[in-house]
Amino acid sequence: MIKNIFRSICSTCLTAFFFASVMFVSADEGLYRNESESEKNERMEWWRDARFGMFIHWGLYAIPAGEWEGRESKGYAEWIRHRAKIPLEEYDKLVERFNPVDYNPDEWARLAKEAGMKYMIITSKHHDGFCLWPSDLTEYDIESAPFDRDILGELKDACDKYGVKLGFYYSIMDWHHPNYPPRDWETDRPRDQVDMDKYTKYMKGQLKELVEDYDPAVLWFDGEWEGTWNKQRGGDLYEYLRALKPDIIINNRVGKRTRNLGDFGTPEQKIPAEGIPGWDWETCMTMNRHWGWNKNDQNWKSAEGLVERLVDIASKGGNYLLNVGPKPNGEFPQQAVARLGKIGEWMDVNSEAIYGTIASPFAEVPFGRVTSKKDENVLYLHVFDWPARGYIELPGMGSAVKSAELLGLPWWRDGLKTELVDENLLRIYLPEEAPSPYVSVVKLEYAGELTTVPYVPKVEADSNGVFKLKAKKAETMGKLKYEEDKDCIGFWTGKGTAQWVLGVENAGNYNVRVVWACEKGSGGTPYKIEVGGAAIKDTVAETGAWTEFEEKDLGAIKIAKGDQLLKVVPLKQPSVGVMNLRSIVLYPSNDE
Ligand code: FHN
Repeated sequence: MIKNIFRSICSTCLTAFFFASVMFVSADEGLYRNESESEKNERMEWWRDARFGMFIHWGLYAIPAGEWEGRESKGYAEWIRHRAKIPLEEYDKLVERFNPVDYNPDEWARLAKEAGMKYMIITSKHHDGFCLWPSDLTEYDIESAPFDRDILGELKDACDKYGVKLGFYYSIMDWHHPNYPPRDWETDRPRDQVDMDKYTKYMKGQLKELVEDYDPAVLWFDGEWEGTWNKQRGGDLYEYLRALKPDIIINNRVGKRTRNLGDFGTPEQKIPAEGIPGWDWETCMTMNRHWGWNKNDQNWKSAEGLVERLVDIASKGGNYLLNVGPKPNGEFPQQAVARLGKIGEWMDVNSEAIYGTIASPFAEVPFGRVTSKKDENVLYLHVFDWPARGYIELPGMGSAVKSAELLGLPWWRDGLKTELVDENLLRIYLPEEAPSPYVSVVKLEYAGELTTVPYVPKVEADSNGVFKLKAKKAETMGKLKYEEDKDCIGFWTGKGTAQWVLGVENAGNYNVRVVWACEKGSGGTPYKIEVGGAAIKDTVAETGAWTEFEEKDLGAIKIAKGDQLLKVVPLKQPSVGVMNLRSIVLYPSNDE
């Protein structure tokens, strides 16, 4: 009772403050959306430095665990009510079965901490509408379950104990609330109470409970994609929440997953190839294939793969939100616990190469990834495959190296020997044994401002003397670019060129084979392949589609010894696109 009186006094004051503070702000702007860059940097600092968090999907859906009436449900485990078309009254019977007697928040927080995770985001309410906290605004909450503990309150205390920040996932889409539209297959449910203004008021009231009762550091919205939600409602909700807790961090799904509303982007189950420069972003990923617990899903990613994803994401300037789907009794799956332990062992040695780092200043490096700590003149070189040849090379390093060491080696071990073996090609010599499993890290300290210079990695012939010039390794100049999904150079709408540097040991004639695609009606662009003064010409033939790749031998070309620049040059402006170029292969020719 006291809590409710206290809440209503707070509510009146805050509501008055809110309208006083934002009533003259246009719908698209907002007092908090226009905070200064320095204010935002201060608010985001801990989140940017954290780089690594735990996602938890837990609720009623953990009970069916991916199966309903003996049948495996399609889609994510937490979507089972929709996928299996379970009537509300059937699904709601799960409430009386939700009794996670083995729930141990201290264990959860400790596992997150020891894995090196700096924050935790838990589903306070997923799409099914069930609330993991005792809400005054609905009976569809944990208080209606036989489990009479404050799940989120206990988790908050445990996270505080271990120094892990706690945030809440909250779904805008709600399959239970009468003011939110029922699913299209729920023909028996009334629609006369559907009212997004009333539902938004309900959401605001719930979010105020969460903010006031648990002081979350992050609000992670989801389920924003339906037509029921729009940018205006999202902007208003963002302003409302920042007025409630000015330092809170809110993801971009509070709006419509765009760049201009919300504090960070949320690529899901994927890592943007080049990161998202100039924007805070966080990739969320499952550890197997489901967010919620699915008892049949044995598709667990390896600990090595999870560490490599963490490194890859950090090297692109993003955060990694790695998911755990606890069982209905409150336990983490053993497979998840084992992986968290392995990641933690790696972080014990290498976390300085993750926390507080910024994106790599190098486009791509041959040995793995790079993270950087600009204010410390330090680069971290993450070596994915330990080289048998005894060294790695960092192309494009323009600054002088002061020292190089391997994280994880005892302090008394000497530093690593480095040398410039080519203009701007730094070689770092490594011991035979890698100090860390999965990924080992070289800490490189450099002098003065970091300078990087474009370095086109040399392509060397394979053991048969064949040069494979892959699209991904090309340097592109002009209007064309590498397309990850097709593994080709495409969008070739101008006279731009693609080029590679060949490291030629054996001069001579090489047969030229091109692998390309060109949609019907876009063929006919003449082009040449030139290297070291020699050239071979061709006209782009149509293959039928931009994804229909074919290969063609163009004839032989003479190539001298040494570093040779090979360029593909269109000879006229294309009608649509020059071609989608996947690769050029040079085979030693027997013809003199
Ligand atoms: O539909 C949800 C899904 O269940 C899960 O919560 C993921 C994790 O972010 N988000 C939505 C799918 O984009």
